[in-house]
Amino acid sequence: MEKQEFQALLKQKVAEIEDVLKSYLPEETGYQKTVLEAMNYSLMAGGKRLRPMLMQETFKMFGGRGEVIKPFMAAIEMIHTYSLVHDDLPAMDNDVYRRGRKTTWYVYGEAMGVLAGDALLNYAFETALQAFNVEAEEKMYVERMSAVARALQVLARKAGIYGMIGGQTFDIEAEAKEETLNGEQILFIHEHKTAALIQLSMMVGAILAGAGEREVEAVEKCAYNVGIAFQIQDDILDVIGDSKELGKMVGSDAQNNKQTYVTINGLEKSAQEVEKLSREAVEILNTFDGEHAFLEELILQLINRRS
Ligand code: GRG
Repeated sequence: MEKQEFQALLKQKVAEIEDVLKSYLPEETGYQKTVLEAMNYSLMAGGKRLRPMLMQETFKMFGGRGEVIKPFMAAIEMIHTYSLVHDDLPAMDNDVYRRGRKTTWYVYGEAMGVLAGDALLNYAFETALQAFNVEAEEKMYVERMSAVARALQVLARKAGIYGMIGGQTFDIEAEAKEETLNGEQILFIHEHKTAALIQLSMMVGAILAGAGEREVEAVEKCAYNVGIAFQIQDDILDVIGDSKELGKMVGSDAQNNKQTYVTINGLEKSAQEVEKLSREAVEILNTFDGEHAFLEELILQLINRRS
């Protein structure tokens, strides 16, 4: 796919995702208005919208049709955003900038930062559950209902203690102990903290489109590679990136003595690993019959991104 064509499509797709997201935002009214404002502030702060895009593209690749994907697209962005809101808190990374603007806790105060994250996580499930209503409206069959239930299982598991929360826990503890991590431990953190939500996104897309168990497993492996490569690239950018382009501070890993794939293996080996993982991800993608030119280019661009 030509670079220009890809960029134009990307812009259009991000705008479509933002429209979907807007349609699920809570209305900022009532005595709890402040937390609703804080939720919407963090959700609409920009960002690449990568996870809903991966979800929608995977859904399309497996021939998915209808609106059932939309509540899940909004839900994954809410879960991802909650994780960023909490990660920025003083008790965690104590960050002041994110997505090119002040972090949620910095604007609304620490207590509201905690609540906004909690609220986004809970509201993500309320939103995803709306897929059952969509199904009823679209008069789909019982098997589609079970696909929604299966997608909810994946959503809950990959975001939870056996997914992102598990990865974040081990990461925080490892940082506090200042012990040298081995390759297996670094991979545990990357797989759970970062790859889990990428896996969730692509697996939910496949499941809702009616993909079989074998295909969903292959998608999980493909997304694992994408997630690990994405994280290594994130660590590379923390060393060589530009803070203006990234919309956040760079050099924070070194400053916090944080061990990453890059601090352990060096820039050159890390870049080679990104290359190898992305090649394997594309190989898996090419085993699927469905049209996936945009998805393939998206994965390659993400992995080789500068911001
Ligand atoms: C608080 C449970 C909990 C988890 C926090 C998300 C996270 C886990 C930590 C943030 C720091 C980090 C390096 C996470 C790895 C995943 C990652 C690179 C997130 C940033 O995702 P992008 O680049 O962000 O897609 P945008 O802003 O574009 O959506």
